[in-house]
Amino acid sequence: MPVAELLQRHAVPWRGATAHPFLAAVRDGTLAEPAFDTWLVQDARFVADLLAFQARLLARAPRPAQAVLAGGAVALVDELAWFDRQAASRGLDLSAALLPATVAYAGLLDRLDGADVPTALTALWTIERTYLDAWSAARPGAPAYREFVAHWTVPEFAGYVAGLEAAADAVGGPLPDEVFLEVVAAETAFWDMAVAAS
Ligand code: MP5
Repeated sequence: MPVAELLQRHAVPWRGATAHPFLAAVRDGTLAEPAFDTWLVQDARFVADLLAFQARLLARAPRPAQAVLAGGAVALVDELAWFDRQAASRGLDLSAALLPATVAYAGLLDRLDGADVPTALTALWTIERTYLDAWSAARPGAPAYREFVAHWTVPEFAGYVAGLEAAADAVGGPLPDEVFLEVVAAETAFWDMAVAAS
């Protein structure tokens, strides 16, 4: 069963993570700056955790999945530098305290280290597909946030997400519905956290 089937099986929670009020407010420009800045700082920290998770997954993935995971890991290193630049230009402190949703998401990534490779790969695809669909729904974005919308909607990023999907489909295994729903819930909680900060 292809992993994309999960999006249909769980359409309501999927919409919750990808059509969130945070993204609607990014699109129409009504998002309060403190909410956006909170998201940015917490997301930079999440991406650092994601790189560690992805590097460990790369180490245990079968050969056909390694190229897309390795390419993604390099992109994450570049993305962390991009977050550093964004934070500096907005005067944000990336060492600020982690908020509960970020801590909980890091805990989920830790638990995924103990999941089998097909499950962990499907979780990683879910993480990235959420951002592709969520930011795509915010296109083109209010001028203040347009650069961020562009970051997760460029063709290269869509290609990466498609590559993860192909790798997850190739390793096979039963669809990990529970893990999919856990990732989707963590993504929704992440947007909620930012909105609550405004
Ligand atoms: C991603 C992200 C996408 N940056 N933050 C969350 C909470 N979920 C998914 O990952 P990437 O590596 O930034 O494309």
